[in-house]
Amino acid sequence: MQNDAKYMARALELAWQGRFITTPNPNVGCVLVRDGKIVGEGYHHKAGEPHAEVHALSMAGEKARGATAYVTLEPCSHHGRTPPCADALINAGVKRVVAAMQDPNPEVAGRGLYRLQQAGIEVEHGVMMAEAEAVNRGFFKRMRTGFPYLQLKLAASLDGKTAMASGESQWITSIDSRRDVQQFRAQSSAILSTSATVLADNPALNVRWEELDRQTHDIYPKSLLRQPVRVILDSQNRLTPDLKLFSLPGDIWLVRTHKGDEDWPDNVEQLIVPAYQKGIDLVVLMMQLGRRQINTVWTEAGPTIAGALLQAGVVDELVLYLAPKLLGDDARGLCKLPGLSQLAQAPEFKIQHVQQVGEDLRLHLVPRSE
Ligand code: AOF
Ligand code: ZN
Repeated sequence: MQNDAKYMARALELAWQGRFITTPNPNVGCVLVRDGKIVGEGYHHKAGEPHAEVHALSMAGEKARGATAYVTLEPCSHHGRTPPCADALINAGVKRVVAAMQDPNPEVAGRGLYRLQQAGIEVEHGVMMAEAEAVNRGFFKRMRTGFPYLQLKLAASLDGKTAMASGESQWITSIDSRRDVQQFRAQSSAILSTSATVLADNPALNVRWEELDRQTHDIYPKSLLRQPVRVILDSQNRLTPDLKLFSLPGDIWLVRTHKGDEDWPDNVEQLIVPAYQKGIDLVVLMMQLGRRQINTVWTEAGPTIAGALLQAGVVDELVLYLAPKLLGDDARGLCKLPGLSQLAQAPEFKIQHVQQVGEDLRLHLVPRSE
């Protein structure tokens, strides 16, 4: 109908507001409209808490009767941590439901829409589907494939270098880019790094609420701060409990091929994954992360793991910060790709989005798949 896209756009705007906390659940927004007026709206805040539809219905009260519900994801039909939203919409007397897309969760997968239809509700789906996909890239990928959506963050000079030959590397990009990275960390289910990076830089790899921007603070109060799980590859058991990382709040999964006998604090778990070549089997690791309900992985590490992730085929997106400086031919490169000898074998990407961040550029690229 005429205004479907307008109300769905509002529902999507609401859905995005949940992006810092809903993991492992998806971001979902809902708008209830009666006689051309929004009578209720809401979004899913957190796993275990009410779904978007329930917030919108409780705001609308009696006004939900005869209304149209716009939902960015098919209403659920199952009893999870919360009861089915399809039933809540039926009981409230909603007349029409417009969903942006079906829920790929096998527990739902069309059954929510079917149940609504069976109850005599007019049902449509497919309105602003591409936009709805973008709100939940990680959740959808995990539901469809079992794997999380992996973003690989890279930072380089104009000539694609990341460090001087000496290894000196911190602060190639500007402070604006480093703050920008905080937004991405905060939206991820997990942050992936390696023992090489931890030993070289002793980083915190956490979310620092103060460094998030103002608009984020409005929808993400400090009291709700969530630390993504830090997943650290440590195939040689080189890390020790005294490093800064381990003293900060938040879970850490140390990925190893065999257990070490160090005395780790309670927030640290050793995750045993088979070896592959000289390191960890990254495909098996990703499967395990998927099983542990990790929707999105944000990777911050060096050129060796960047190359290994690309060669394992588990990278969904590169997020590349380019600083307007030159480091020269002796400096170190972005990505180690052993065995690459012909141009025809070079991994290729498609640029999806480019944005200036302070003095730097941020590029989003996806692997070309032919
Ligand atoms: C909706 N509206 O706002 C969300 C939905 O454990 P639960 O009860 O929270 O259920 C989680 C599942 O419900 C999740 O995997 C996804 O399929 C769906 N999420 N559904 O109708 C919402 N967040
Ligand atoms: Zn639901």
